Amino acid sequence: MKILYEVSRIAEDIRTMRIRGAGRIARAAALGLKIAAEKFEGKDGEEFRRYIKDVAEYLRSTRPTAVSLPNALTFIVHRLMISPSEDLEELRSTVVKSAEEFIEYSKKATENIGKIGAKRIEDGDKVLTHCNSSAALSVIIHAFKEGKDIKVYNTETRPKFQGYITARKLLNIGIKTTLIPDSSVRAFMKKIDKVIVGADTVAANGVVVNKIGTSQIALAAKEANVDFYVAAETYKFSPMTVLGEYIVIEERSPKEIVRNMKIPENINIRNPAFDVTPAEYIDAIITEMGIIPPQAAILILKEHYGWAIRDYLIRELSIDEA
Ligand code: RUB
Repeated sequence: MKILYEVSRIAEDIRTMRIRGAGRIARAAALGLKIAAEKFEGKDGEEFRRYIKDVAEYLRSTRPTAVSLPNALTFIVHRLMISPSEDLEELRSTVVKSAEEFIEYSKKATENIGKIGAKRIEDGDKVLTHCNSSAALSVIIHAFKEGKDIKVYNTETRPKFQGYITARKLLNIGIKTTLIPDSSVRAFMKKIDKVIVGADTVAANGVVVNKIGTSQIALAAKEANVDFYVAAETYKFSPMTVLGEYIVIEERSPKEIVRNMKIPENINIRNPAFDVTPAEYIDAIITEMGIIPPQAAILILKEHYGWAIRDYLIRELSIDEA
């Protein structure tokens, strides 16, 4: 299979985290499929279908944890597979339009999460956030633009320091921000009114996978009786978890941890990029469709990904009554 330079560039940028954050990764992958479709040079509809499926698989393999990536790709590939047409130009247009639709939906969803979530932020609130989540920031920024006087505490987020991206963005908008080390979260929790973080994946049972350290923050919030919110578009919900699949937690290079430090030879270093926060530590998940308790994740999955679950049941288990 020939991978276009532009598509391999997108894949490399996702792998090396030049493009990062679950929403951005999903939109970049959709753009990759769109480019692949536009530039496909074959003549045959069947060959086009195979090619797009292979490119989708190639893009999917870049990072394992954020389900937004396979969800974006499946959304587009599914449309292509169910199209009754054999005409190459029609099929090409199906992929291009589906990719554009996904990208548009994704941007709007992040915006709407902000509008909905801002209602949970009150004037004078001190809000803690972790890593760099566009969905979580959308809530904070909407609340601020509504005129609420808020202060943010944001973690550095070792080892990649995405907290600095968050701090820069908030400061540029004029929101007061205090950057804190990840390990100081419990010490600061008594000052905090609300915690809001993003998500890479929400499982059917309501557990949330997000940047490493999120679950410790949730634990500290629970202990201090501070509300803990997750901001997540519906394409961050994982249909495969309904079917029993585990979420793979990405383990990245130890070099990200030690950087230029002198370290003992043969030292064993682990660098998991994400962790799992149990549903009982989460007060609510803010989606573009409304605020839900984490235990209602299964309803979102049935409503939005019923087709994907049904597809799997028919294809893999020959069951046709989901
Ligand atoms: C980013 C991260 C973010 C979620 C949600 O991890 O964990 O909280 O992806 O982000 P990484 P968004 O930097 O390793 O990709 O709300 O922007 O989709």
